[in-house]
Amino acid sequence: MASATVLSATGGVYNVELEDGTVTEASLRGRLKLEQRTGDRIVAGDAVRVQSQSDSTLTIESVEPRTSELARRAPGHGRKAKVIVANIDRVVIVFAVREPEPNRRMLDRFLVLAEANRLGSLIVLNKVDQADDPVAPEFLAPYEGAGYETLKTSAATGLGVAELRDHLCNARSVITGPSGVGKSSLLNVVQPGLGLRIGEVSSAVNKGQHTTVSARLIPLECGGHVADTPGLRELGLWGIAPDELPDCFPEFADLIGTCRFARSCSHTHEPGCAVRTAVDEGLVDAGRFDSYLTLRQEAEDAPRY
Ligand SMILES: Nc1nc2c(ncn2[C@@H]2O[C@H](COP(=O)(O)OP(=O)(O)O)[C@@H](O)[C@H]2O)c(=O)[nH]1
Ligand SMILES: [Mg+2]
Ligand SMILES: [Zn+2]
Repeated sequence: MASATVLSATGGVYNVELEDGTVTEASLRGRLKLEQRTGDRIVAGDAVRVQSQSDSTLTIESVEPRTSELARRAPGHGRKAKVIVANIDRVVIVFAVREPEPNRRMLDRFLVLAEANRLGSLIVLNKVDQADDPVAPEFLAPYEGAGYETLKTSAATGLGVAELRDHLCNARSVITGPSGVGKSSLLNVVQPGLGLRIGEVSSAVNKGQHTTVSARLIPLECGGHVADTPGLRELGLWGIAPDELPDCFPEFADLIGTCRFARSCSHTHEPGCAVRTAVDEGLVDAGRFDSYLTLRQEAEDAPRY
């Protein structure tokens, strides 16, 4: 038996990467097929054990426990979280200086999704060659203030690309962000020869009711993987419970305990709320707090199970 990493899982066909870097197809052993039907799916990123059969095909015999999962828990998809990709270290969220205009509220959603899944985030602001002031600090400032790592890049000039490569090598990252911000362009310069199509909306996106969100891991020559997860960008509600939300805003962490009602404070209306005081004093970014209120309202309105 050998160890392998699942790169993609679509329609019962598994692309796996063996330890020597060989990429090949594998199918599922009978018992695993049954589990697949009962919901314990194998997804991109899973670490599996594979066995060569006498007809030289490869079968997946077992799945190792996961160290992390990126899951969406949107209402309407049943009680169970739908795991999109497994065993990832962090989420790289890409926005552009312009075309399309960056949207902080959308960024806050991605960050909350990462936090709810206990994953680190890197915020990338691409197309800085398009900014009047290449330093363009104001979009990133609230996030740096909240303790997030940020990076300014240009796939066109190569600015920040070496740093992005350092972040991606020897790690497993999920890259996400709106269409057109330059994710494929950045990956193509991080790894010349990758040949991802530019200016294309991902083919796996189909806005019908039963969109399959299937991720694909791309092996990097410098070590590590990048996961492209098309469906992430279209998600509205993450299905996060209202009381989980304050913990998804790292800049609230030191304040939460000092609210008059401590952890039972919703930080929306209670007297003696340390979070709201910090917003009034300019210590917590008002836009971030606004996102908190919006997402909190969405979470309150979402159906409960
Ligand atoms: N000026 C400029 N254009 C870029 C940059 N990165 C990507 N683009 C352009 O933005 C468009 C969308 O890029 P693409 O990589 O397909 O974005 P994706 O949808 O996020 O994968 C293409 O026309 C790219 O040539 C950049 O750093 N600077
Ligand atoms: Mg793309
Ligand atoms: Zn409070």
